[in-house]
Amino acid sequence: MSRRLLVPLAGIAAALAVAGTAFSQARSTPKLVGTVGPGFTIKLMKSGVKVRSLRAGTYKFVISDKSSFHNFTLEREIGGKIEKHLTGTAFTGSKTAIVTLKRGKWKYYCSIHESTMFGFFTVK
Ligand SMILES: [Cu+2]
Repeated sequence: MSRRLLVPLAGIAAALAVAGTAFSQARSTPKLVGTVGPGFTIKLMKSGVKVRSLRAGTYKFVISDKSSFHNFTLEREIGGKIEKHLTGTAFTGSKTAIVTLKRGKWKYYCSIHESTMFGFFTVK
């Protein structure tokens, strides 16, 4: 192998190493913290800030359900319907769910008290 070939190959190897690092960072799943109850409240936070906009991708939802008469439900309203009950109504305690969020307008709510307990965020 001539020296002319060796140099470009080393460059490709370096580029692949950088791509590998970016890939492993993207794989650390961002955490979203949802809370429902004990009163008539529901919220979804990321790093202590209310979630309003997210990039499409996979998220770890950690739901703290503090009431036996509320639930935490996640739904995509625009862009094809997806509905997931992350906690059931009778359930209290903590639950973790890995959810892939596709682009669209999403709503989180308690399905028993949907008219008053809800929030929205956009996935871009
Ligand atoms: Cu409720």
